[in-house]
Amino acid sequence: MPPLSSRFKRTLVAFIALLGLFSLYSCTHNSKPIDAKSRIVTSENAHTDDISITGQKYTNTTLADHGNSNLLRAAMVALVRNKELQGMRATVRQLEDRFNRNYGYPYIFLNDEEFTEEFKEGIQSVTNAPVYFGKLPEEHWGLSQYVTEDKVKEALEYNRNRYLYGGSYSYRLMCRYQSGFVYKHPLLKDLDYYWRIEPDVNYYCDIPYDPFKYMRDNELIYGFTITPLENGKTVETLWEHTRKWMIENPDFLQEKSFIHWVVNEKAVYTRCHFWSNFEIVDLSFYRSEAYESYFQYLDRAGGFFYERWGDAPVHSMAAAILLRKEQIHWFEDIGYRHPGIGSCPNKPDMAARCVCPPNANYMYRSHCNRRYGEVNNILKHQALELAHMPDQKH
Ligand SMILES: Nc1nc2c(ncn2[C@@H]2O[C@H](COP(=O)(O)OP(=O)(O)O)[C@@H](O)[C@H]2O)c(=O)[nH]1
Ligand SMILES: [Mg+2]
Repeated sequence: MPPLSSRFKRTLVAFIALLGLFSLYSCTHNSKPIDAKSRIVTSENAHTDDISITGQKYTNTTLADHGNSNLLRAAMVALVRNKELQGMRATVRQLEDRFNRNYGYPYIFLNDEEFTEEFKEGIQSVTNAPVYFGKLPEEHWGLSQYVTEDKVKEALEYNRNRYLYGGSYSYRLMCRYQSGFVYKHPLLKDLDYYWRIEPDVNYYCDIPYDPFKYMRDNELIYGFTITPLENGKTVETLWEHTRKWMIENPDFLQEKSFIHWVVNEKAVYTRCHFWSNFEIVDLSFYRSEAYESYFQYLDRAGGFFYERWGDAPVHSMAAAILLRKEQIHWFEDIGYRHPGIGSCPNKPDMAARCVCPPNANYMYRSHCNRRYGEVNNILKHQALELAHMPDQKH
């Protein structure tokens, strides 16, 4: 048996070695437990730049500061109303359970009114991820300068019973906002990608990887889950204005594009679109000169108000005319439902991670999804030939 003093020395050495190992682990793993409250980003605890827009204060938090260097500069983003709190909580909770609890990507909630304390607390209680709340700059939410109030009133009256939201002014503000402004909100300024989310949707499948990184690693620009057919009455002249923009701005077109998905060989608008209540997008696309020029052209044409152009057909038209098929991705494995339509993977390897109701398999019968599979890129001169063909009824 060794003498006591040398046993003591050996124990001391072992203890010091253990201590060293432990501190090394702490440094590399940042093992500090996350306290939900400490991750709530408010104007008090955030790194802030106060941005003053039309006299109002906006808290611009540095997203890069959310603490996990493994994450991309990306966030889940929702435009939402206070009254939709429970639906929004349900969406966030599912996203947390299915995906984000393993990552901690931040959420950004935007509203044309101030969020209530009840809304903020209600959201914060279902996630440990950083949460940001922002009000819209006033100039991003309102009547476009290119339309007149009287004509808009007339259009709302005329369309009231023609289609869903036909008589709704606020729905039109929302669609115009999501088409041309959301990615300009100060809270999104540090983001490279956004994942748009909505209240009352379902995420049915475990997502055992990071879709943002998947986008980056595969050089993808636009990701979707569902491709419905738009009601033609809401977009009567969308293609007409799009083709005019193409003719006036050919330099913005790539050498190849996926335009055939949205117009057929006779230049008839197919009305196929990506349902934008889910979309994961490389924001450099929306921030590009080409997209901005296209949005401005559409805004001038007045169709967000005189018709009821949705942000889904607008985003989709832009993606099809400005991107190549390889830059667009169907997240088939993300089982998803928005009230009305759902998509549930039927391939055994994907389905095993999902719990979907049987009526959620819209995508396997969708005409636009079939077309998405069948259609290929065409060359720029062919796209311009389509743009020059006369308007036809769709
Ligand atoms: N803050 C705010 N959000 C809105 C307004 N209208 C719609 N939204 C949000 O915009 C998104 C789309 O609206 P929604 O009513 O779901 O339209 P639908 O999906 O086309 O039926 C949802 O996230 C709504 O919460 C509004 O007037 N104000
Ligand atoms: Mg919705």
